[in-house]
Amino acid sequence: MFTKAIVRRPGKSIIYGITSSPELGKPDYDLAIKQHDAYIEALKHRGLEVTILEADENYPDSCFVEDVAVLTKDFAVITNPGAPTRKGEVNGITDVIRRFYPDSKIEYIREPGTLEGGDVMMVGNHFYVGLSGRTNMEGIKQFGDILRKYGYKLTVVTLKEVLHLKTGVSYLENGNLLVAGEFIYKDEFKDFNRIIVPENESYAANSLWINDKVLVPVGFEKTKNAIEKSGYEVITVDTSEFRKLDGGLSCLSLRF
Ligand code: CIR
Repeated sequence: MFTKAIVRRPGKSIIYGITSSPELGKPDYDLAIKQHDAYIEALKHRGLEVTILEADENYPDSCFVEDVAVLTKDFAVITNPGAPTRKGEVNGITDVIRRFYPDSKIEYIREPGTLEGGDVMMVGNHFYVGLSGRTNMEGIKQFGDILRKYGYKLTVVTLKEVLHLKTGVSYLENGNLLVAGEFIYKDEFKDFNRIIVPENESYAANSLWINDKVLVPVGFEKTKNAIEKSGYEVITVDTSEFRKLDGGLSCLSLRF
């Protein structure tokens, strides 16, 4: 169960964020703020104490706070994003993480290693990590060394089509894994109970388990129904403005 979350407010500079889908248009700042408000409310409603960080206009993608840290019950990792325009985001998170973890439990990914939290999926004390355009082998090696120190396990998953591992797969606890596209038949996931996301709803593969309920983006009925059929209550949250920058529900918070 999670008790806390950290989010960062979107800035006006969000219109300059990285995107692989320019055809979706630029995010509308006012709407992004409204959607972010509703996202925070959903987290609070799930019982989380939410730390809300101010927008950082220097970093257009900084509301996707998941990418700059990995938080567990035993330790925290400050990452080194692979996207050059996002590297500086870690400076704004380290002091915040220090409020919650002693220095001895804060680890770092360092150059030439890169790792983004969107590539890290936690299944108990076993981490699945995407080898992606953002997370390199050196970053995974450093992360693996950290995990070993704390008795955690690591499985590397190679990505071909999507930005981050969790763009296409989300662990919903209790052995249930929401999977889309290239991950549906991955050997690494064969022992999970797979809930398959239809191709035309692949964005909804980034859904978010929070304390026994699942947040699902608005507008993906088949995925919502499939999750409900697996026994979960679903809460829908509109993330249309973040989708324009390849961001989804998990990207918008750190949960711990
Ligand atoms: C980026 O390309 O870095 C941002 N526009 C989107 C980051 C999404 N984060 C995530 O999936 N964890």
